[in-house]
Amino acid sequence: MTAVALAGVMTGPGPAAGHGPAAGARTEVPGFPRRGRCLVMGVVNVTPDSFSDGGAYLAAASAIGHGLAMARDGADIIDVGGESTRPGAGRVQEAEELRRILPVVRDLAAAGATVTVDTTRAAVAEAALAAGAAGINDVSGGLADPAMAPLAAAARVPYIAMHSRGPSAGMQRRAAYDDVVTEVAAELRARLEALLQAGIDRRRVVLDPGLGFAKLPAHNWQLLRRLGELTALGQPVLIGASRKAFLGAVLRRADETPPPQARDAATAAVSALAAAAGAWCVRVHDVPTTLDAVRVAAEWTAPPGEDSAHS
Ligand code: PMM
Repeated sequence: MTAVALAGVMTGPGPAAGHGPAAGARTEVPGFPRRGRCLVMGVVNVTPDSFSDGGAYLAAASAIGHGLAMARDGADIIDVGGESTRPGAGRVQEAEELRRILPVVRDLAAAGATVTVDTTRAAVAEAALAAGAAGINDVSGGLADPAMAPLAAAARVPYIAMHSRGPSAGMQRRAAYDDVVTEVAAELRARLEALLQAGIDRRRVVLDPGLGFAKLPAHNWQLLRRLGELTALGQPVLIGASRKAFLGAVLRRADETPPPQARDAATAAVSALAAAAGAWCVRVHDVPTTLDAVRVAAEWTAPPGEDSAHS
């Protein structure tokens, strides 16, 4: 597909925003596409060890091919990461992270895709922005690198701040809450305040509860059930449930847990429910199933007597 053709796929005009009772939470983010429905972010992990697709896209050419295929499938944003965040994962060197992601970011952006870089390092984010990335996805919410928030402020790009409680190594030991939803909301609010203090424009901050990051399965389900308490923070909310272990646990039958690649229908169900509850974007490995799901959710939540632009 040519850059122009792909640009049309990625940024063509969507239906008017503002559908449905939950639509107020789905505010627009300057620098990201507008679709009038929950957005779909496709994941490209250029890593040997991510839990779902580790090793599959370690070579730049296969990662680029995968990202382009997701864009053709209708992904609104492509998220490129070079460091696994699976529980217990160690850090990769900055030079290796850059080596993995930069050619992928450069080629996907050149083809017209809206790309985010999934990194906790400001230097990596800065290089990715220079290579054409449109935004930053930081699973530490700015806590890992003090230079990250000032960079996002100066670059005037969208910044996704995910909730976690420290590095992946050992994070599940910090999964202790009296009321996970109240505590995650309070910790995200504190992050938001710090990011605004650093000069990031409020319209560009996306919040994410960080499912599976210092959270047990029961914590993830409570955060999803009470998503309204997170959208009530007034920022767009991103949900990353795709293929995660808490979905595998629900699907477990006769002592057999389906592997991550067999959890896409369950992921699509979460995507539909999250979209209907006001999520701004869902981050997934399989784009077509979730795109169908968020389109259904957009129809379901269209205001009474008003058909969506797709009907
Ligand atoms: N999950 C993973 C990685 N990055 N970023 C955000 N914003 N939210 C998430 O839930 C999230 C993330 C881990 O999943 P992966 O290894 O399949 O990418």
